[in-house]
Parts: sequence; structure tokens; C-alpha cells
Amino acid sequence: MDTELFALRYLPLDHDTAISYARRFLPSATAAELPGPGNVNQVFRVIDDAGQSVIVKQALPYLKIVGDSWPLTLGRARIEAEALKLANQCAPGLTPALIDYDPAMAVVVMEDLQGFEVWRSALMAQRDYPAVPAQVGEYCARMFVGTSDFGMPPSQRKLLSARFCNPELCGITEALVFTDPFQDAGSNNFGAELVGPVRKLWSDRELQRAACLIRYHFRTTSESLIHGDLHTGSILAGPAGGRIIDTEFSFVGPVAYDIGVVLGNLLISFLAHRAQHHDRFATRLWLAADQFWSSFTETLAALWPPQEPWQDRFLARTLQCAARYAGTKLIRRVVGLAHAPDIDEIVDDGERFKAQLDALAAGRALMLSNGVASLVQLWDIAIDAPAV
Ligand code: SR1
Ligand code: MG
Repeated sequence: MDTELFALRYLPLDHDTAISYARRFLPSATAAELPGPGNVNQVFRVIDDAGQSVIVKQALPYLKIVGDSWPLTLGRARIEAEALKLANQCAPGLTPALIDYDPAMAVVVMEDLQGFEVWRSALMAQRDYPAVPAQVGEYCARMFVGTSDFGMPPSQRKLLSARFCNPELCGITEALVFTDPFQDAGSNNFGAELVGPVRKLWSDRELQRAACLIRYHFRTTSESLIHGDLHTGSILAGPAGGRIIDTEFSFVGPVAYDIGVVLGNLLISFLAHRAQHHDRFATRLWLAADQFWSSFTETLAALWPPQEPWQDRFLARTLQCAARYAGTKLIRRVVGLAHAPDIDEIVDDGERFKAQLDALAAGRALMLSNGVASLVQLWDIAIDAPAV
């Protein structure tokens, strides 16, 4: 196919056209494979015979996991590309390099990080990459400082909010994380064995109130450019450390959301391994959470402007909000539309059921938490939570 055609109008790529498309970046591209399932966009890894490769990621005019009944802006490709570019400036070396952004085709072409795997897959297989958690913490701190009012004049930060105005993808989070799992919504997705505990959550007025408050915080806090979907499937892991991908949910929001998503996903992994009696690896997940949070606080301490003497207040508030956000992630990945394979793929029915119930209990306890003063306390609230 003539590659010039691609510049004229939007065409969804398929396996063959993805190869043709990538030839302008990888002239002897010969093959394409799907690096993962992908909930939101379509992604191809295009390869040549010498083993060189690039990632070609295209936004579809709808949410991929749902289909065309959930239309979605192609503009998310621009957000992804611009966020990737900014992340490369604020946190160099912690994301893939942006090679190209094509607005007509809604395609982002980026470096293929060979030798890395999706962190969630590594955690599920009990493969430990010890440098990853600290690098993710460093990423969050560098992005916070670089894109908050500390890193740029307040007028520019306000322009950043406009540039990363991302209502449709924020809307997905508002619906699928903070709203639908807490009510009898059509998007929910759970088996008959969970009907009892889930109905209890739906009739828990205290929890309903907490979900509304947390959603309000997410909707109204504009402190820095956040990733917006920093679960362990948005992080690549390898011996060289961690790399952050999938920045299409980025917007200027609460940094506690990114922190909470990371911690919530490490807790999901912990609960899944505990249910399967993988005690040694479960302990490793606590260490990962601790390394992540320590790296965030240490990097922040090094970058925090000395003329702003309230870093302790910031950290206390951020940890408490992160605890509540983590709680929503634990519940949405069991009750809501998109699940965590860490739990869903547990083979033994009894172990899977235990992990599901533990995640609901942990999620509820974290969402209702108050006065969380340390990461140890946050972790203990989650792992010793009373049953729903
Ligand atoms: C329907 S899209 C489901 C989820 O996938 C993304 O990774 C986000 O977490 C979104 O909520
Ligand atoms: Mg993603």
C-alpha cells in the first residue's frame, strides 16, 4: 500500500496495513504482532528481519473492549503523544521515546522497549525485577514537580490543564472506577458467587458516600499532569528497571490518584498471591510498595522548592487520598467492567474466591480510611480488613 495514502484520512489499521504504515520508520518491516490484548486502543509491534521493531498504537473511534456502542475521541492519541513527550522531559529515560504522532491516523509510533515485559505479567509469574518500584516512584515525583506549579509558572500550568483537557477518558474513569462498581450498573461484570457480597457493598451507605467524595476529589483537583491509569499493565519491567507506557488517560489531576493506582494494583497482586499461598512472593509485594513510596518521597524531598515549607502536609494528604483511591481500584477490578487477571486467572476456584473477597474487603476498608499516617498503616488496613 502507498504509505502516502495514510496521511490523507483516518483508516483503522490491521495486521498488514500496520506493517506498511511502519515502513516509514522501519523501512524493511516484515511482520506485526499484538503485544497484548489492550482495553482501549489497538497496538501492533512491527518487526523487521534484523529484529528491529517499533510500536504502532492507534486510537479507534470507540473503546476497544466495549466496541462501537462506546464512541471515543481519536484525540486521545494526541494526549498520549504529548504526555509521552513531556514525560521524556520531566522523567528522562523512564518512558519509551516518542517517534511520531500522526493526527490524521490517530497513531502514535514509539520505541519498542525490547527486553521488557508487562509488569503485571511478571508479577503474576512471580518474576521479580527489583529496580522497578523505585523507578515508578521516581517517575511520579518527577512528573509531579515538573508539571505542577512548582515546575512552571502558574499561568503555564493553567495552559497545561487546557492542553490536557481529557473529558472522555476521565469520564471512563469516573464511570468505571468511582460510579458503576458501587451500584447495579449494566457495565458490571462478576460471577454468581459474588452476588451476595457485592449487594452488601451496594447497600452500604457509608461506602456510597465515600465513593462520591473520592470521585469529587478526582474531578476537581488539578495539581499536576498525572498518568491517569498507572496500573501494573501500564508499566514495563525488565532488569534495567521500569518504564511507563499508555499515557492516553493523562490530565492535570490529583497526583494521589497515580499513587493510589500503583498501590492498589500491588495490593491486588499481594492478595492474589496470598490466596495462592505464595507467601514469599507476597512479602516481596509489600517491599515493592515500600520501595515505590520511599522513592516517591525521597525524590520529592530532593526536588521540593525550599521556599514552600509544607512538604509534610502534602505527603500526609497525598497518602490518605492515595489510600482511598487504592480502595476504589481493588473494588472496580473485581466488580466492574475491566478485571485484574492477577485474580481472574487463579485456577483454583476456592483460592480465586478468597482473593476476590479479600480485595472487596480491602477496598472497602481503604475507601473508608481516615488518618492514614504511614504506608505500613495503609497496607495493614488493606490486608487485615474485616470481611464485607
Ligand atoms: C473499558 S476500559 C477499562 C479500563 O482500561 C484502562 O486501562 C482503564 O483502566 C480503564 O478503566
Ligand atoms: Mg492502558
